Amino acid sequence: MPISTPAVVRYALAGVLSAAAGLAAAELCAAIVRPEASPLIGIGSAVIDATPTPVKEYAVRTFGTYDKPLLLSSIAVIVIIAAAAVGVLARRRPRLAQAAAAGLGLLGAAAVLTRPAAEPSDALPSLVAAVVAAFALGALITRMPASPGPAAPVGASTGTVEPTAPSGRRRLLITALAIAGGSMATGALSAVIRGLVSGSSEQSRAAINLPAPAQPAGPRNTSPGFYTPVADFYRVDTALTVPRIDAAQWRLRIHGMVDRPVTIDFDQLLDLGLIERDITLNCVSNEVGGPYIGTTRWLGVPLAPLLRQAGIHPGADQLVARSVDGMTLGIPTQTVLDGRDAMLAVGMDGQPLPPANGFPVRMLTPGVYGYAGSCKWITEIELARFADFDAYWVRRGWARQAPVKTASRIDRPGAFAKVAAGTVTVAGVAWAQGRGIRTVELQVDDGPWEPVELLPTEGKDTWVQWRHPWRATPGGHSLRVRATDGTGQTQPEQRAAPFPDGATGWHTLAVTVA
Ligand SMILES: Nc1nc2c(c(=O)[nH]1)N[C@H]1C(S)=C(S)[C@@H](COP(=O)(O)O)O[C@H]1N2
Ligand SMILES: [Mo]
Repeated sequence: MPISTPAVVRYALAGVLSAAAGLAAAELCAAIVRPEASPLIGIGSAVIDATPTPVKEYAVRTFGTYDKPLLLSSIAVIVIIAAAAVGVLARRRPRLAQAAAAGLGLLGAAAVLTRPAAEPSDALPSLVAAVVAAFALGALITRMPASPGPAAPVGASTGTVEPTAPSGRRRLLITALAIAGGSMATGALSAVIRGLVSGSSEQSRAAINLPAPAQPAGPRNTSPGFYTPVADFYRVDTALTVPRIDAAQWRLRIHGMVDRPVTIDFDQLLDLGLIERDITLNCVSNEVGGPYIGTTRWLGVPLAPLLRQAGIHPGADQLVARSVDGMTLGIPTQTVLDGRDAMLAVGMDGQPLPPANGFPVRMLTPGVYGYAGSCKWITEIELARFADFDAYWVRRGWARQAPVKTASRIDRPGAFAKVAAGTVTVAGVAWAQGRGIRTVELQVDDGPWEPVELLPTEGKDTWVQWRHPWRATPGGHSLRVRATDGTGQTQPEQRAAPFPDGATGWHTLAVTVA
């Protein structure tokens, strides 16, 4: 902090530095308590929950999976601005500014404590931040050189260079450097601790030996592109930090409107016998032609027998799944019991679930959009009534019933692709989990709808790959696709946005043939 800088800038920097010290201390504390207790994460999560659905939709559509880093950086920018303002305030009202710095910390505590899965100890990092920030600010402002005061002549107040004794300057500089260095060391230490924590959960994951399925799936589909590589599987959730769970600590409690509440741990779950199934999972937020869909070979425990064992009360028409971070998903009880392969999934493609996809256990309900049937990091299943409880997305206007709509997509050639004249393979996927795909048709420009070739698949719960040799003539063309499901229903042409129960419309794209 060179002493030649104007006083306003010096005070603003003091504010920012104090906030950085507070936040660094909070991150260290959160790394020890738990990641969700970080005030930045708490404020970010509160912002996500409070964001109106259309804005959320827009963010997901525009920024895709960058929406979360973007949100966190925006919050960091706002905190920096607020901290600078507090610093400037300290020039005239030091006590008030210290109180404001502490107040920002308390705001973090409030955000963290109102999280659905909050524990009282989660407030600790924010409280530490409040104390450290207020203390650092106090230390910096008492070392500031004397200010010219409000009586400074008009016109000379900006850019004034204030005279000060060299020893005073040095004291301020040393304090500022000590705070900056301390913050950086603290930040680095918290990163190390976080690494150790996620390393131990990663170790617990690596140590898991999933038993062979009691009911294996048939031979693997050999068509390239049928399975989505697990590392490329889409991710959609509200979790700003991926929950890190040690499988040995994991428990699932089945309770609510049941005769015999059940609690089981991971080993007991695996002992119930695994099924293996190829299932396509997709997100209700997927736009026509969008990427939030994937297919993999899932390994899991059938859910229906476990529920029946608990004894479901008549009238318990809703199954509410809760995750470790307090997320709630609701699905009709009947849907889970109707004979489909609803499961508590533990594996994807022969491996334990990746942390981002719900490790150690997630629910998976074929034929239902992810927000209703596929709770990740699941810890609780409560049998309830729709009349008594609305799950997270239902409270935000999304549909209570979330059957997957029949849909199709053109993957090749890509939108606005340039291809050579001659025979061009047009290819893509179509899906109607639970009903299966009967036909897929392609239309070029205003030509007739032509049925395309469907590649073989087992069962009705996965997408179907399709392809068509198109005799492409030079010029611009539009390609459109539509599917008809196993019940004979053809996708409607009418475009509908994902909200509130899934997009409709025919995927259409333009290509240029040279
Ligand atoms: N705990 C939890 N589970 C969740 C969600 C979430 O935000 N939190 N999102 C749901 C949504 S909207 C979808 S589409 C699927 C996505 O699963 P994936 O990220 O493994 O693809 O998870 C579902 N399960
Ligand atoms: Mo979703």
